[in-house]
Amino acid sequence: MLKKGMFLLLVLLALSFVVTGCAANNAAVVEDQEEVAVVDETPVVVEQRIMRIGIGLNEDHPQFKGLEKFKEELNNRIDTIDVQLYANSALGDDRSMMEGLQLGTIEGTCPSTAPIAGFNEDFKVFDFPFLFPDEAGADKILDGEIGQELLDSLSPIGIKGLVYWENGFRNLTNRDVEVRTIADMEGLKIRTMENPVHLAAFTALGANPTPMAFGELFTALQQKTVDGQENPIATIYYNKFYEVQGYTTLTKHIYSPFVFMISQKFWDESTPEEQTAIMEAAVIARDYERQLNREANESLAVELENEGMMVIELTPEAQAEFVEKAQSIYPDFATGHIAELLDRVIAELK
Ligand code: TK8
Repeated sequence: MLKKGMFLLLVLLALSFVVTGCAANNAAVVEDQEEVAVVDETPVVVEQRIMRIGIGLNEDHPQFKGLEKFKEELNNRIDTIDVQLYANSALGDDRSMMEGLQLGTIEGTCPSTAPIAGFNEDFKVFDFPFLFPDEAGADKILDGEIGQELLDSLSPIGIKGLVYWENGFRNLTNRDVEVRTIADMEGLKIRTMENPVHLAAFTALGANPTPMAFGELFTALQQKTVDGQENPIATIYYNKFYEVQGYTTLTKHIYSPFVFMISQKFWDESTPEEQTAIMEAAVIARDYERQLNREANESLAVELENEGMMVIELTPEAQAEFVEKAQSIYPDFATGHIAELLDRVIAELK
């Protein structure tokens, strides 16, 4: 009896060492453990840093699937970072999440380039209307020298730009109007992202644009604060805008890249091994996200119709008019360094 009791006590003691060893993780406890045979196989406790990543879109969108891919690929390489994902603006909107990266209150996010222009003007260049001819052209610029220069330019303001993912070509939706020509745009109240190029483009198209955070958009459409909005097909579908919008016009007026970014502080505190793993995982996730996103933007227009929306293709004449009106704003924004960047983009796209 006594022996059994002693044994139990020893086991309990040993267990408590394991527990305190895990929690405190200090050398003194580890020394104690060496005297107790039972705890020879104490699991190695890896100290994990938490990487909270937030986005405005929901879990169904390819962007979230891309983040899940990132997490998986990162954990295949290292076990020292615990990635935690937050969808639906749970950590804030694009702008406040970027501020969170600067302050170190969150670690990662993946905004469109449009709101990034509020932090670094140069980012306006990617949001010029009808600039990129197709996805391949966008990849070429974004994954090339110009794209890298702009990512690097975020470091001094506390943000490590990793790589570009894809939001995609934006299309117009609205509640009541069958938009087929410029004339149909007259006076439409359109929510845009918070970016002066977008606002100017929609004013030039005859609409009445209002900037607004994405998280407030569905309610604004529902309550008719605005008549319409513009986003790629995948977002229109996965965010169920068809419940509050009657018409999608395939304007493809601006190509929106996403920038997958983390706080510079988190990056600087990472070991070289961790940094390599983060970059590798971000690139694999980029390719995965772009592929899913392109499939979604391609296939979901039909689903919008199935949900009761009318999806309108512009005639070449109407399209030309959209291009001409929207591009009339180029001189106003192509100034200084942005003009240089724009020239380089256009030259490389040729
Ligand atoms: C989501 C946004 C969204 C963007 C917008 O946070 O705001 O319309 O297209 O996808 O980044």
